[in-house]
Amino acid sequence: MAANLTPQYLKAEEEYKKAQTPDEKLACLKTMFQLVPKHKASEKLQAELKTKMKDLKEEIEQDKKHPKKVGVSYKFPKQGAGQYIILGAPNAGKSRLLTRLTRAAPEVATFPFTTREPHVGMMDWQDVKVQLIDTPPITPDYLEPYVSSLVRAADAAIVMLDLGDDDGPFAAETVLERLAQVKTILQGEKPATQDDYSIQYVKTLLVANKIDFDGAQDRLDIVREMYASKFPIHVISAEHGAGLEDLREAIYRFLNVIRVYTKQPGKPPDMTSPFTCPIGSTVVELAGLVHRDFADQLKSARIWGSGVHDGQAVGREHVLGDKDVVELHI
Ligand SMILES: Nc1nc2c(ncn2[C@@H]2O[C@H](COP(=O)(O)OP(=O)(O)OP(=O)(O)O)[C@@H](O)[C@H]2O)c(=O)[nH]1
Ligand SMILES: [Mg+2]
Repeated sequence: MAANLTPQYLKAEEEYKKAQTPDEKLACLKTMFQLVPKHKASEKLQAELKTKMKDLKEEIEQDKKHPKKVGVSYKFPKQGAGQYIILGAPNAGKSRLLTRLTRAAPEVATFPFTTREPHVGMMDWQDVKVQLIDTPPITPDYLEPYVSSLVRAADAAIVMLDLGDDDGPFAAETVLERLAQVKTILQGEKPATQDDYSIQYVKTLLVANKIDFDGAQDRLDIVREMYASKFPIHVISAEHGAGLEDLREAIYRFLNVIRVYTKQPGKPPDMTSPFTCPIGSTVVELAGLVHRDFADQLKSARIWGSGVHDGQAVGREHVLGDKDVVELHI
């Protein structure tokens, strides 16, 4: 795009897309407006931001004067290496998957619309945990409003489809379309750049479930034809276990994070609970994760890991590798 948006602006935009209340959205828009480069190429964007801020201010005023009957809403603070939302048509096996990968125990039943509210569980993979949220089903006529907010706030999504039912592949398409209607687009990868700041893209794995059913293989052929160019596809039987361990690893890897262990000078590293940060993170970014003030205070660091000598001194901008051990000096 010609407006040459800065990384700071894009970060604010990302926060905006994840904001869940009018107040949060307005605060993000104000930041975006401050950060948008003020020149000809961004005039349209500046105007859009202004209109949006005006609408939101009005909405907030209206809400104060006439509080709406608030629908249910849910917020799940992120825990672990990342947060996934599990989506799908009724009966696809979403809740069964959550019971298989975590210790959560949502109801699983043969009839559709079993799940009425979200359930959260933590999935273990090696020494990290990933947060998974099971949701009520999505159909052309049924999408709980809070579900799309949760999708927009998540790091990634899993769309489940039912290989035990001829309609399974198509019911999943409905799920994607229904979310696209509320400007939430699920794709195998987020686009590198985008023009419309109101659209949220959420990177998504497609999970084809119930491969144990008669006829599942034929339906899987249809699924591959429909979706292989758009999503990574994982084939499982949530009920009987096929493919589940591969899926567990894929769920972690798809987050594109690395594990980093910290140690204090003169002490062995804490190898029990790594920090996780995006691939490409630097020493100073890790310091900020360990403690808010550490990023400013960091003087130097030593590192043990791949591509460095044991205990090598590195600068603030050194890029970390998976499983590095880092000693931060402040
Ligand atoms: N044969 C077989 N049955 C499965 C599999 N996964 C789930 N089921 C069954 O499918 C039914 C629906 O599973 P749920 O996990 O409740 O489905 P859901 O997607 O959560 O359904 P809603 O909450 O209604 O949206 C249950 O009877 C499960 O036991 C599978 O891999 N194979
Ligand atoms: Mg369910």
